[in-house]
Amino acid sequence: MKSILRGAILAVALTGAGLGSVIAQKAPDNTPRTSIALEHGSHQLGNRTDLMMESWRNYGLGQFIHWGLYAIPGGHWEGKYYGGAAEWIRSWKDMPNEAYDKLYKEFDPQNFDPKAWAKQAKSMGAKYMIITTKHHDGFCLWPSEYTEYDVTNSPYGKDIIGPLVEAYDAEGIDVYLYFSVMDWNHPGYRSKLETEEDREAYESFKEFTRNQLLELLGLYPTTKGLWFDGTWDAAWKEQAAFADKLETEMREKIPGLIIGSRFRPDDYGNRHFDSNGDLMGDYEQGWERKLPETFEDTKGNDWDCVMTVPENQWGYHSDWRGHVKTSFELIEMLVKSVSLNGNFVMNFGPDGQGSIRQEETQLAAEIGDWMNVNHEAIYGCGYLDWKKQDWGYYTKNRETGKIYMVVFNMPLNGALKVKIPSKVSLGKVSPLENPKTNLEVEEIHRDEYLIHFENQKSSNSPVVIVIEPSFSEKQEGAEYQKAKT
Ligand code: JFZ
Repeated sequence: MKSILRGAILAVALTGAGLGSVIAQKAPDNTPRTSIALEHGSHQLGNRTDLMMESWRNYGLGQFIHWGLYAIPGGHWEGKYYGGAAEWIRSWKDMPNEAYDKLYKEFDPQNFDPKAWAKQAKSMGAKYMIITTKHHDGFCLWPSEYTEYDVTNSPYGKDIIGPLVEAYDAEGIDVYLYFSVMDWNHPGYRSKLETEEDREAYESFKEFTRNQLLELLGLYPTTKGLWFDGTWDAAWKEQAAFADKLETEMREKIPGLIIGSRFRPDDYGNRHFDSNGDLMGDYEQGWERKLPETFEDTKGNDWDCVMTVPENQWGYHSDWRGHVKTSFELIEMLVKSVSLNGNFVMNFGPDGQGSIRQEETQLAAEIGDWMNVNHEAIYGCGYLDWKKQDWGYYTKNRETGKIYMVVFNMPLNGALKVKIPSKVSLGKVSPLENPKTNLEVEEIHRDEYLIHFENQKSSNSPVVIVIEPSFSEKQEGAEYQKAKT
């Protein structure tokens, strides 16, 4: 028995994969799986139910801001165009590291206006904001005691994060701090630990990381959570015990703090989901520039989707090529996220002077106009287990139980065909824009209705219909049914 087990472990080791990762990949969420004893796996099964997490769940819409030294070259170096994500330009062979590492001497964003940013986010309808305190390049937008590579040594010379936190707090928008563990500037950083020297250097880096994180939480105590990144390297994947302890320390510093699944690895180096397939952290952080298709894809976990406006640019790139999204597309992604119990976070990449680009300003205004009328279908809303149909998405308010149909494909004559589950009667049906109006509902087949929506103004703005259903048994033989009000 023992030798069979040893043989199995050996076979796993020979394929180059750790035991944990093999089992995690083979354990689909709801099938029985072998439970592996983990010291640093998931600490909780199921979603958090405390008030802070409930607020997070009810945000619906958020704003991401990627801002740092990369905004200065903006995707170009010496006249050459960089096709990758602008915030990665330092890793481009055509840009010498030394050139990048001197950019902080030019960081002097004279147009930076935190109050204006916060006002814009507010009028777009964002309920939370995530700001890059430090991206992979290692440059800190706050005055850090633990490095010289920060704003205080730039010509700008002052804190960026503090005024931002203050401005967003004042608008009632919760602030989350993005922090890249990977740091291209710190001398102790390693992607792999191969030698004793690597291990020693990495110890200093770990201490530095811990210091910076506790520093941030101390400086900005209204922070609601941390959004981690740059945790995929082999060296970090060995740090289960360190990361677990640090996560506990951070949670002690700000009770209720929200941390996603992109921070710590488990004992076997698995990330996001531990070797038993359980989520590590408060929400799933893997929906990056993509959305789940079905509720099953989310495994019932809390999650957020972070989305770029162009294809893959987070930091400012002066030349957006390829597909650039419309507000219609972004609103559809927002509604789809909410309909699957997630939050949608739209990214902004201000330029080197601190100006928000025209495209983002236009999109924020268009989304804001829509949210102004329709936010009731977003805030506090989530998944409803009714079959999705081609017209759009259902969302449901978690408190009131009101159901919203967000219609992206409204028929030209306004006769919207809707199928609802048996045993549900459509109660009052009205346009969100005009709640006093009752829409005419015509039953055309069993469980199938036409909602007659007459006021269709244009076909390019998603329309919301509110349903207050009753869940009583339907009368047998009722073939034709008017709205019951
Ligand atoms: C990371 C960064 O490298 C990028 O610059 C940006 O900050 C983004 C928000 O995060 O990029 C990733 C990280 C994870 C995945 C893809 C891109 N992922 O899990 O698919």
